[in-house]
Amino acid sequence: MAHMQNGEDKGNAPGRGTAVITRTKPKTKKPSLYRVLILNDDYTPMEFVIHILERFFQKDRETATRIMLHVHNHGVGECGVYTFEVAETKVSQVMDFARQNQHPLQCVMEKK
Ligand code: TYC
Repeated sequence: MAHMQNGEDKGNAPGRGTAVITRTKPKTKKPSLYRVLILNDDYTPMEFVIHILERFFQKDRETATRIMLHVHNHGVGECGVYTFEVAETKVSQVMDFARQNQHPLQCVMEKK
């Protein structure tokens, strides 16, 4: 059969002239991963960015400080890597929290 790979063999069960196709290999597709990034700006307080990293990205204080300073010095930095829906939720949570506190902090996601 054309286009068949290992373990994808289909079993055709006979019976009253109707072929039944059963899956023999479990279908496990790896989800695409997305980086969540924060961007530098001139106004958001450093302490607020550290708080964001602790609260929404489960970073300890030292890691949060290191990431914040990386963003401050390089313009952009990675908060974490997640599946699409989790990454989307993190971006929304950060943007909502920044807006509520009237900070211009920007958070985006990009496919890995
Ligand atoms: N540049 C900001 C300041 O000097 C600090 C900052 C760091 C802002 C990281 C945003 O994503 C950011 N207060």
